[in-house]
Amino acid sequence: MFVTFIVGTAGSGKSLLASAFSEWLKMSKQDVAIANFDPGVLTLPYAPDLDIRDYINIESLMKEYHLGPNGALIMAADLIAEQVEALSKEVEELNVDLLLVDTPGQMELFAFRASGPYIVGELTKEPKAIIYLFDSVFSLNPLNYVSNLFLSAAVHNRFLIPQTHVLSKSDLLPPREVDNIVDWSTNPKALETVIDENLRGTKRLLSRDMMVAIYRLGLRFHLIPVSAKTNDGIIDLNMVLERIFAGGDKFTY
Ligand SMILES: Nc1nc2c(ncn2[C@@H]2O[C@H](COP(=O)(O)OP(=O)(O)O)[C@@H](O)[C@H]2O)c(=O)[nH]1
Ligand SMILES: [Mg+2]
Repeated sequence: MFVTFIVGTAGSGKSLLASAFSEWLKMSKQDVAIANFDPGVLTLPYAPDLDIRDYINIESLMKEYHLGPNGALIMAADLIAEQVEALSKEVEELNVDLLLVDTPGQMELFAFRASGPYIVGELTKEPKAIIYLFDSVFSLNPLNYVSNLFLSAAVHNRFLIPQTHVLSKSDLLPPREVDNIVDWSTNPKALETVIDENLRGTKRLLSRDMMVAIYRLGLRFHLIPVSAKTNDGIIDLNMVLERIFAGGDKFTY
């Protein structure tokens, strides 16, 4: 089994990508399941094979501990860790070739609390990877793009497992804009140019320094444009994951 965690800022398209990718894999006869790890979600675009809401109920946490929704979500993030043994057993019983894990809407609940890396470490000993989403519309602005680079570097730093980077909702931008952002992700000079042309003063200096710091760390964030609405780019994402996990073989063999 291979396990892929889908991570990204709130609304970046994690849940819809989990849905579209799993449907796509099923069409090519791959053995795939989805785990919902977002305790606060009300509706999902897929029927989860494993659902954290069977273990943790946000409304009862709010009532029992007199918490608001944010407090309850933070508490829930930590409570997931206590359930890791049961979750791990469920994952094993799913017995699929690929498990997609849809993580909490608010990324920091998963990535920046102690429970996240603990869960990733303990959930399974099978090979794992992360798909990190850059929201297309948000990434259009070079300052936002560089901030997101930093977030993805921080996520990589927390989990230290193979990480691949997706430019999500690519259907929302004209192809030319998508190409530009992909160019920033593969070509440091292109990013430098757009920062110089579009940002002034402190924003320019900070963005440049942040960019240089990322490159100095040796981190690369080649973006794969993907649309969960049109399925554009899903084949490329699949290829990268197959390369990470199986040296190019199908997940099912
Ligand atoms: N046009 C378009 N909208 C998308 C795409 N992916 C997600 N969305 C929309 O963006 C919003 C947030 O998506 P969701 O998957 O719930 O984000 P999450 O919070 O990261 O799980 C929803 O309204 C989705 O319908 C996409 O590829 N294209
Ligand atoms: Mg979601």
